[in-house]
Amino acid sequence: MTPRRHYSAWDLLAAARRGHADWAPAWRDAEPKPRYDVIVIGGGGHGLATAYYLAKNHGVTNVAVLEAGWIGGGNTGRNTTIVRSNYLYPESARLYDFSVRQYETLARELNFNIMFSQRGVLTLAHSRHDLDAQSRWANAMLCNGIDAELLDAAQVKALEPRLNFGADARFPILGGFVQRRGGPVRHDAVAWGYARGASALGVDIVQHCAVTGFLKQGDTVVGVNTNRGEIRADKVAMAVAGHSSVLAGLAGFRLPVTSYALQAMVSEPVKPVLNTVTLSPSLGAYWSQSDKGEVVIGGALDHFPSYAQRGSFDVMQHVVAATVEMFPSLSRLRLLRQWAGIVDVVQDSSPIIGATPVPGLYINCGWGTGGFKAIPVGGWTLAHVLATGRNHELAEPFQLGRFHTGRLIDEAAAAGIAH
Ligand code: FAD
Ligand code: PYC
Repeated sequence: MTPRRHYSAWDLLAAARRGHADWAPAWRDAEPKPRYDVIVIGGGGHGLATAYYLAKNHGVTNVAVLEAGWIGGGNTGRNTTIVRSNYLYPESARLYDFSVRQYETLARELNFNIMFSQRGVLTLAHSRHDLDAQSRWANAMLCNGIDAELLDAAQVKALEPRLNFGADARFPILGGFVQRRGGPVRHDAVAWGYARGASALGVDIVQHCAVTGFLKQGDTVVGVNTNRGEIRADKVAMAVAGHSSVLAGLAGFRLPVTSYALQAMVSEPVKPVLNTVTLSPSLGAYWSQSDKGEVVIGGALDHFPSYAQRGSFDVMQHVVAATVEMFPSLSRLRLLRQWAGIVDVVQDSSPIIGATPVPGLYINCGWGTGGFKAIPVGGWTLAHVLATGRNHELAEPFQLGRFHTGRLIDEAAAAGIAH
């Protein structure tokens, strides 16, 4: 057995002085080449996962991910990390549960600790209407083979005792339902894990490389213009979340997408006080506790379309009022930070994954407020269509063409708190 190494105080002091100097970079920060087989625009979770699965599942490694800022600096690093598959329709259940199952093994797959904590996602019912709607929702999940448990008030109290069960509660808790396999995942780790995995398989990750236009031969996209010059490719894919309609506009087509800010905030870190991820759709707020101890609090979409990626006082006021109402014992917590991300909302609250009307250009967008949980499946299915030319069966119902045929998959009710 290798003897355990003991570090002296001097060793630790020397390490602290060195800072990160001896750390090997997790991925290569590549210079762009003039040509690739596939360019993926957007170094968020979906873009990085697409590149990883192109290389891993299909052996396509001459791939670049072009990111305008730094990887994971978009919504992937700004979300509240909830992973769940409690959707309503069979198409969505299949899609999101595939993703949850990938998350269950992703730490091993990427050899990167993504800290998936399956502590349960609890949805609260405050009225008879909520109870009826949730019993239909939970039953639909069970029919789709997804775990769901309806709870009465006493069971909710046993699960999350700090909730307000007082006789004078403004929003009484009548019950709820829980998906126990749901829970938070460390969001940065997902971006970094996929980036490291993709880079190790030969993918070029190019940061600070903004796509400013598309190169075309006839109608077909054959590359991109960037702030670092022209880059050619056989196929181009975009996974740029809140900026999807901007890029679609540059490519010459329109998307049924509206961009909004979605805000969240965290408190100072405290000892463990919350057991689950708790959502109150009626109040438009939700809560969990990070492994660092911060209480993570989120609200609904801003009411107006915008690309302004920042928090606002009115949303903070609303969300804090809801927090104090639902968890009175948190009333003296101090907020540390508030932020926003720009999300791409589609009329039926379901994603778009596949070909665009422009030959050579593919898209992954429309996840709105709920695409973090879908990063593995978004990447897996986009890589499949890029590599094979055929839609993955999970992505077949989520084509752009559904806005012509009318076969919408309206997940607004199950899309979480936010839209
Ligand atoms: P992003 O991570 O936004 O990546 C897109 C990247 O594209 C960005 O890095 C951007 O810089 C880059 N880009 C844009 N334009 C260009 C260009 N022209 N050239 C090059 N690069 C470009 N989802 C959940 O499932 N659970 C949650 O709990 C949850 N909570 C959320 C809370 C908040 C506050 C927010 C904002 C979102 C939340 N979401 C949640 C939604 C989720 O974060 C997103 O759906 C998901 O991260 C989208 O991933 P992405 O890779 O498509 O986009
Ligand atoms: O997708 O679960 C979710 C979610 C909750 C709040 C924002 N997104």
